Amino acid sequence: MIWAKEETLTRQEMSDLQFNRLKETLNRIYEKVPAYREKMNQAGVACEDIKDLDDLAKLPFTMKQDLRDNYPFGLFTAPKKDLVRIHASSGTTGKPTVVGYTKNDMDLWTECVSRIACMGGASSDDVAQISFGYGMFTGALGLHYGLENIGASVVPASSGNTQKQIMYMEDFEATLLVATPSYALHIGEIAKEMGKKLNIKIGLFGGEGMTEPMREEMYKLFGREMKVTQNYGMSELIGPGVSGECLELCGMHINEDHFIPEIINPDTGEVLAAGEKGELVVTCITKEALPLIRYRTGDITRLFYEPCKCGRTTVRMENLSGRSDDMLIIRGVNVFPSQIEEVLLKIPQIGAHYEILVDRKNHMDTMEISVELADESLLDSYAKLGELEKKIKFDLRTVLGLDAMIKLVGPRSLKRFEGKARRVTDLRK
Ligand code: DLL
Repeated sequence: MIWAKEETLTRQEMSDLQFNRLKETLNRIYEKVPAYREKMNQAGVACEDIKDLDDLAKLPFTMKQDLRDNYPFGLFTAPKKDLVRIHASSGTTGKPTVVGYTKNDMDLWTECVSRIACMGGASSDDVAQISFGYGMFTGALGLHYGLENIGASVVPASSGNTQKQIMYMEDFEATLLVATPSYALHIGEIAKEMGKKLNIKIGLFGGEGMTEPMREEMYKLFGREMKVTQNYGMSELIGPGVSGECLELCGMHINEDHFIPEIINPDTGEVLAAGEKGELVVTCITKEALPLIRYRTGDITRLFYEPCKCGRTTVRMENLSGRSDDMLIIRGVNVFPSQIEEVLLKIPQIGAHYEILVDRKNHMDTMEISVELADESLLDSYAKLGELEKKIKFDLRTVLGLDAMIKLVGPRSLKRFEGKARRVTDLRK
């Protein structure tokens, strides 16, 4: 089901709508936020210089640092008394990034997430268990409101206490699971161990990447008939609800009537043509409290404008190749952890969990990858383990052009995550 008519506008109708909304937002920001006004003045660009959507490229970027410099509410265009919700994304260092919503922003967020839930096959018939951590993370409450809005019965289980989660799923006959892909896999594994057959037919996953082999793992754990989609978002932009996969599984449809996407070369800032890969930059054109202009997400993807078989005409973004800041440079070679994951998960003898440890020894970068065996039987045969290690090394070298040390470990011995997985440790930093 397509939730909103805006998902099927012609390109011209969409551009007209976007431009009008952009102008209105820009004027408001210029008037209300001194930090923006200063940035635009410094860049020598005025609101009147923006005469069509291509002129967006004249505007300066907004970076995470701008939010930090104006902590907590300095970039907000609505007064604090108009906020009805505040979230924050936990930075690993220093102060978090703070985001806020007015009543209208909450309605807009709910609308965007409702669309994404429908894209993934959700309906009012579903019992939807939300296994994202409730709290400052936008994932849980974002999906919560969107799913309630389409009439699903929401179970706000939050993350953790996995066996109890499984009991709720079984007793309430949950048909839909919301989680990070890594936590969903963990839930599936524990359910299998407990001998439980769950009735989850729809997986709405997000907050971190899901590669194709990971999707395959979902089918193995939850059943082939499950509809497995992922969706994308970012606290600074709104939270979940920026884009989502439809059941055609050919990229994530961006809610373009609210978010204008661009792809830039992350090194030069130059705008790239449709289909080229680079950093996603997003402009919020309808938000009241925090409408960021040309926000650099750090996420690497490309955009496709051809209409989709599902009937939606909104632009699609490819599954992320990673974030520009999680790219590892190992002995001069650029490596995204997602490339390593693609290689590993295609090998049937190993499971979906791995850890990457990067270090520097005697001035040389080293990469050790711990990989879990899918089942214990291999542990009895040195010869088979040796063969498997060789195969993993060979496949990685073919794809990355790089040698890695491989450490094979027994099933279920690596750390599991209840939220976003952290699989890379870089000791060089
Ligand atoms: O993760 C919002 C969200 C919650 C989206 C739940 C979807 C579902 P943040 O915590 O601010 O917000 O983290 C944003 O997470 O820049 C990406 O690097 C990553 N990310 C989010 N969704 C995906 C995805 C939420 N589908 C950061 N694939 C983003 C890959 C994703 N990475």
